[in-house]
Amino acid sequence: MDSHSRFTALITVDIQPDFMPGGPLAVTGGDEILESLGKLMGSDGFGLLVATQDWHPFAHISFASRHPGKNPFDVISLYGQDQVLWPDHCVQGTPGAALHGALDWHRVSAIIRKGMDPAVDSYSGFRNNWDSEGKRPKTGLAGYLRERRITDVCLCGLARDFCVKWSAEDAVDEGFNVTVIWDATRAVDPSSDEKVRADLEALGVRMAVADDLL
Ligand code: VGL
Ligand code: ZN
Repeated sequence: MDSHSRFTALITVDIQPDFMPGGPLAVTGGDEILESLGKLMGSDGFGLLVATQDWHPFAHISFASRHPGKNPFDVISLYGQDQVLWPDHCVQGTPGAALHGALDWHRVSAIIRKGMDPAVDSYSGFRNNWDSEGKRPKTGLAGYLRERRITDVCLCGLARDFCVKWSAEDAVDEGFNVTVIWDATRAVDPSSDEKVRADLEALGVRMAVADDLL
């Protein structure tokens, strides 16, 4: 596959115990992708491995526990945008926030931590969600990839309908050729799958399965 080269980065999104079955923000089937992620990360078809890590301070604004009377998965308006309130998850330094122990992270060149601003959520590895000034500050990931001469990115990980989707959209916006390795992702809400796929395809994101790249 032409995009599968030294100019292609594999970005693994939020592979952390808190998103696995049994975790506070369990994504159904999240553990089913680990084997395939291990193969992808071990493949020498990718020129660069990057990981994102959801990494929230204690009492982060996205936690329902911070909003009296609200429950996890309620949606509030925050800085004029919809904000889903989540169970407490991926608190900095806790075991559930670590990069998952079933995978070998040694070959990963950069780990982009996100969601560190106590007052702003961050789904994408490239930019925060909207802040109080209506801005979405960048993480520096796009610049890092460009300095490494990366033109193409392949995304996998969790969750398909949040952090993978937002990362894919921002990657397109940054000018990369973007592929989502669909079977190496899982959704918080699988009923959104069709829309997620259609939204991404409309932006020019390619859909692949892991076997295409191995
Ligand atoms: C995520 C909700 C909250 C994700 C992170 O990784 O998709 N979802 N924080
Ligand atoms: Zn989060």
